[in-house]
Amino acid sequence: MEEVIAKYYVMSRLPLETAAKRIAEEESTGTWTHVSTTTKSIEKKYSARVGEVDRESHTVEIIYPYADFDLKVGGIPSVLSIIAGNLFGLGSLEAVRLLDVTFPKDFVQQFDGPNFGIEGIRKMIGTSKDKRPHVGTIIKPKIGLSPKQTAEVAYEAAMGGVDFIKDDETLVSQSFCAMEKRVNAVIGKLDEVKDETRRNVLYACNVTSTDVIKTAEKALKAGANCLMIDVLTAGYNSLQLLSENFRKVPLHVHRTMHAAIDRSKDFGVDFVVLAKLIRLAGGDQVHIGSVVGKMEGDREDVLAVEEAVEKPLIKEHAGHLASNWYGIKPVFAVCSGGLHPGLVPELMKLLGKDITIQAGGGIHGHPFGTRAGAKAMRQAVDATMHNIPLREYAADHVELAKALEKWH
Ligand code: CAP
Ligand code: MG
Repeated sequence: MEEVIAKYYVMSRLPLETAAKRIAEEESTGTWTHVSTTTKSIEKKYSARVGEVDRESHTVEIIYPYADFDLKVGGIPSVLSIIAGNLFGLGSLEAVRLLDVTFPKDFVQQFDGPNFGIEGIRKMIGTSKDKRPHVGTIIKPKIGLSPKQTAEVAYEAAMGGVDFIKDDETLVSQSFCAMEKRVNAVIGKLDEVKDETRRNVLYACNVTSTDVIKTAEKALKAGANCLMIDVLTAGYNSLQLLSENFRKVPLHVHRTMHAAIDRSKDFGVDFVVLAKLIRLAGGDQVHIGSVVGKMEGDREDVLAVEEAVEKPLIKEHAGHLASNWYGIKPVFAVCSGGLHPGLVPELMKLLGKDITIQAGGGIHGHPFGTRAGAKAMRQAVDATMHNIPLREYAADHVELAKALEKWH
């Protein structure tokens, strides 16, 4: 199958097949009228065609020839210009949403995917054997702390037991917290944690910027052991450039702005599609939602994203297309947004153990402070790993007890 298949939800005053044909034409060889410059041979080679049409679910499949894509020069931006391009503006469509996409072998093999993936990151953290969920934190407040204050918070969180620390998506290198000074200070403190505990803690520095290569070089020179990017505001090309140029550090992918693209049920792109492109472009960790936290996201939708980023093969199911990753590594799924220790058992029941459970407010908001907040999160994970109810475990774990008292 040397074709890219994209599945869309479509509502139109036109018959569904005709509406689908309009999409296929607009995104391949056609336009609103016949043009004399389009030859039969061009049409034969490059025209997208309509595949399965399901009137009940109002979904259509558009089959794009592989030859329509230029992955070497155009890359993922040009893929999006085709499968998620002009079609959203077609006046004849009252609703149109890109639900899923599946790529052929040659297409997938043009990408390297994650450099580390789940196993690579587990190795760095030291959880390859017990395979427990990782506990992460976002330094809070989002903005305003100095490099020294940021490093203090990072130290407390790491001493409390987090595996992973990250900048918030809005922090880059503002005057109050210049990036190189921040990285230097945080890594200095994490080295102290390593000396004291023998534990390796990752710190993802946000390098979302006009020139990600230069910014990442500076961050790495200052000692960064992980990089972070806001993929949708920076662009997929920035993610891929980071992944291909800096193979020795993992890449944490934040998806800020995704809801502007995926939240409406009528227009936009399902996050499954965006997440598949993040896997191709080389993200090692990606936010997938949490179902139980503060951000909107249905159980089925979050599960479909987890499957898309972590599984080697995906069977066709519940409206989703089958996919084969042809050996591209899995991405570590990150659950974030309004999480706290009390939500850990439900989260692990829903999404399993190959997740990073990330909390900002749910750690730094602990009544005894950041270190206790981190301990409480780790205690919640340990209890759940041993099938012990949190209330029972809290009887002799004071940090967890206090967290459960505050957030229930
Ligand atoms: C979480 C977070 C993340 C969101 C993003 C925030 O902080 O840092 O950016 O989780 O959502 O600013 O809200 P809290 P998603 O733990 O304090 O809520 O992971 O769905 O992309
Ligand atoms: Mg955030």
